[in-house]
Amino acid sequence: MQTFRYSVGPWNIHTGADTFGPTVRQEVPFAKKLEKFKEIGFDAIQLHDDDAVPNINDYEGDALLAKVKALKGQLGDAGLAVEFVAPRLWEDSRTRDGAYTANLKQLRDYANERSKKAIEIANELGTKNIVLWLAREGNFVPESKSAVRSIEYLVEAINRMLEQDKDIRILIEPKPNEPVDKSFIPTVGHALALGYGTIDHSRVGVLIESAHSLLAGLDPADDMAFALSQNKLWGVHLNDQNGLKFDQDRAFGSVNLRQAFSQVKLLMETGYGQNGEYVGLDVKALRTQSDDKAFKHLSNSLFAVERLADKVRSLDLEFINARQQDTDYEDLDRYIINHLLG
Ligand code: GLO
Ligand code: MG
Repeated sequence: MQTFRYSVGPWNIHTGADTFGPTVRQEVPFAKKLEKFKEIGFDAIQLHDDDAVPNINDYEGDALLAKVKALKGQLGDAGLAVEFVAPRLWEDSRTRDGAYTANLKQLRDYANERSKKAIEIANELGTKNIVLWLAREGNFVPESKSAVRSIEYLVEAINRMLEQDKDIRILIEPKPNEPVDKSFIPTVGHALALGYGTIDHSRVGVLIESAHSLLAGLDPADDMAFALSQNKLWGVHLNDQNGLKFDQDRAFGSVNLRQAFSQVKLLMETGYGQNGEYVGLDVKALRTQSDDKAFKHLSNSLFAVERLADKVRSLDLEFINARQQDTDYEDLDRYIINHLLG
């Protein structure tokens, strides 16, 4: 069984602002984040298009590429590869009604232009992966959009990207709600079906975030297993979540250790990572933490993955196999609990 390579995004170091209150920590400079990531043990970075090029709306063509080249040098010096680029299509005022599914054509055009830039950035940074978290593609008012037409818009947008660049792959990151009330692509099943409807479904897969599966009432490991069965699990965002509420991005394993164990066990047993996939995190420090402690959610998450990986390695597979055969699942359950507690 292999060891994992890890990735993380700069937004995982966060100022602690939430919907009900302002920032509680200083913004950490990008260069400092890179240094910290490397020190904690990450191999690659995940980037939004505007993490790569701040104020991205002000740049295009050669000016955009010059910015990306400078970043490439910085990442090389920091010893971090790039896992993916994701167009951040939920923060611009033009994407308030959704991006690819906005009702106004000029707004959809803006989303498509942004996606084109994300691909240019990815090419320059040497990654083929474009992640689409379809944050605002959904509704609050059912009558506000045609859901059928919206799915067509999404297929058209993905087709445009697949056509623009014959090498890129699209990783859809499904989430059932937040910031929208009801997302058009709430689950992995929806994401994969959307991919199968595009012009080249071999280049459309998924990135699964543990908390997003939980918010959909599903088990993250089972969701990942489904995607793996289709060879479509191209990325993960490991984290944790306490029940059905807002997306908490808690440190991996901090809420439900058994579910975390199931995810690590699955990823190890199926050889996840052998085609270059990273074990990515999407976690936030608790708002109560002071500046100097607001990195520990990252090291804690990696610690949980590694400790659980040890637990997977030391499983008594013969015992498990025998219980599968004699169907004594109570004994199996007790064995796993004892193993995790031991
Ligand atoms: C929010 C998402 C978000 C994405 C990131 C990459 O709920 O999980 O953090 O993972 O923007 O596209
Ligand atoms: Mg995520």
